[in-house]
Amino acid sequence: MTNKHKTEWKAVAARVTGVLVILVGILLAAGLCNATPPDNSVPSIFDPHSTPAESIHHLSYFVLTITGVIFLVVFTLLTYAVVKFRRRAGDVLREPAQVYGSTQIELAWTIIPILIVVVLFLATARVIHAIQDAPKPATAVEVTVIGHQFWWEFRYPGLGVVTANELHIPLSDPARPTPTFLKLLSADTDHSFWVPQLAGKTDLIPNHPNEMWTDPRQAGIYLGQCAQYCGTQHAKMLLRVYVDNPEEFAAWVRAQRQPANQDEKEAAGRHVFETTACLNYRAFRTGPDTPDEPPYSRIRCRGKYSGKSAPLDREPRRH
Ligand SMILES: [Cu+2]
Repeated sequence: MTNKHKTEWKAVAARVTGVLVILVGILLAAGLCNATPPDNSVPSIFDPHSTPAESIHHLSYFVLTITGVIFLVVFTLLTYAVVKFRRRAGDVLREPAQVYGSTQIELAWTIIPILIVVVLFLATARVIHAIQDAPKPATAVEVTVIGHQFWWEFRYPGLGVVTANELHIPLSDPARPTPTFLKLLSADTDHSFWVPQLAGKTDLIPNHPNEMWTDPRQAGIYLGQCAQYCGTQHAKMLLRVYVDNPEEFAAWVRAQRQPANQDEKEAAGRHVFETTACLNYRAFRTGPDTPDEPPYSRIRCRGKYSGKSAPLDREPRRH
């Protein structure tokens, strides 16, 4: 082998090694994404905890398998062609033989992709149909979700409860399912409700109600995020979904129905908080919550004040 050939081989080997390193990196990253911690602190579609999320999870593996095989076939053929037919010293610099009108080849590269697309379409349509057309049992909990800039409002019309940013739903026992059906609305612009471990992503569009449902099988806290850029504080539209045992859920509903605490012993601290905190321009109410601002009256019942840490409206602020 001449020195020139050696140099060419080294260059090819270096490129192939580089591509392999990148591929291994991608696979490792995918593996890390897959290894979700047990406390659900990292939302992942690869760790489903409900029927719709499980269906989407299976579909994603199916699609990844097909596209992965396509990638491997194309990458292998490409690498083979690049190495085998690379330019060598002494090559005559003229165009290689051109192939025109091969009916078999043209049929193959037309029909095979069509078949692949049809298979992917049918598999996806089956999952969409199974999720969207699932019957709503009489035991279902109904929640109306309203997206606001920049917080989430949750209304439970059957339970007389309104809350914000933190959604409580019951655990669903497969023997006696108690799924939660969400009606998605928007008060201003497009938002998107996405808690990957509980269901697929669905947009909240003004004047166009959407629906989704979930039947969580494991109690705990599930994290999500508004997945549609909706303005400057979009990133603060975090979601915390508490999946409660039936007893815990009933207790939470009872607590939410109680009037907000008006204990006089807390009046002094309450006054300090109301007059110095960043949300001091709002009155803490004891009556029913109104739809134009997050329900603050039971804020201490919630784990985080995460959805709207700074107001973006026309009301004056004192600092
Ligand atoms: Cu948003």
